[in-house]
Amino acid sequence: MNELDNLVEAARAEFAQAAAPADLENAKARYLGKAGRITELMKGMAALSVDEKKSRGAAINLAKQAIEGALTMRRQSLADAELEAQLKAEALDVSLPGRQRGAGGLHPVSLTLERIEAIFGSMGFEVAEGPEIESDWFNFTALNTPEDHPARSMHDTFYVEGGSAKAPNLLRTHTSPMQIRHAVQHVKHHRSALDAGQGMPEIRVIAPGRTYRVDSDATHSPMFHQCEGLWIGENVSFKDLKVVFTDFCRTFFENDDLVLRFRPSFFPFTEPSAEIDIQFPSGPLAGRWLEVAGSGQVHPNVVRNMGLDPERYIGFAFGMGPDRLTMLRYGVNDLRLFFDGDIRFLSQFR
Ligand code: 2NL
Repeated sequence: MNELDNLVEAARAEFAQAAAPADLENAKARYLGKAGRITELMKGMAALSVDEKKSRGAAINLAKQAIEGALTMRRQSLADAELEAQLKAEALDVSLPGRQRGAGGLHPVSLTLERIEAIFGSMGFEVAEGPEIESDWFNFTALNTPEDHPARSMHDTFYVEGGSAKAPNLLRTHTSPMQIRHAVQHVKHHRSALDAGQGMPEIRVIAPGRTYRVDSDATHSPMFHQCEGLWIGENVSFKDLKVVFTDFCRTFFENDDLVLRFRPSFFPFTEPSAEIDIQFPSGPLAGRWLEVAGSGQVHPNVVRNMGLDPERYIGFAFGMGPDRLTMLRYGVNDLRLFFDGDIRFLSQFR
């Protein structure tokens, strides 16, 4: 092998060794650059004769072309490799399953509140919602609660800033204050007709929402839900309460054979008052009496506090616990599960 063949071989080897385009260009400079081996060989021809120049020049040119050819090939294969690596790095596996977005869902107690609203809505009840921070008047006094009633103590009720020193504001202990607010608005709206002796449309309303009491164990949470109902008119009786509440329970629990029991009780805001129990004729809860609501005929003092004449207007009210209704409907045994925010529990109600 002659000197030029060796040079071409050396260039090929160096080009093959170049792992990156920059290395390759450096190697190129050593052969084809201004001070490269080929250029030096060209310069070395100056002293030769014309004939010698012809054959030597042709031989050097062949070597130069061979080196240029090798360079082009190596450039191409480096570029190919680079593209290959890039495609590999950016590859999308279109057969992979997509990233799932878990479908959200309503909280089980919200589902219950929606059911309650839909059922009473179908019976002509409006839904009244309002403040969770209440005045002493709307939460207690307007509801005929005596000054010395235990529910007014610091042990039972969360008091907050605002209101007067004697009657500070509080976190509502039931949603009845919202019904008083609703009734007062209703009466105000029909004041002139009432004063003219023409009467007013009946008040038919439910008040669902959050309520607060100082209490915490497996069956009591300091924040819990309540839904109260109120129906006031000129001829609304306990019979109507029994019909409405029986219909509600049978629809809510999807069981037309459900039995109800009205048991005498006492509340400051109703007289007479009754506790409402239900009994399932079959299923896991069969035979047991389960307390689901308190109720009664609205006390005349409360009717008066709504701005109505208790000699003319009469009606009933009830209060129930949507948390407990949710536990009964789904067979949940610990109230705290509703408020822990554990997605493994909550996702079972989607
Ligand atoms: C219970 C007891 C009850 C009421 C709530 C009420 C509301 C107005 C007037 C009169 Cl505006 N009464 N609400 C009446 C009787 C019972 O709830 O044990 N709730 C879970």
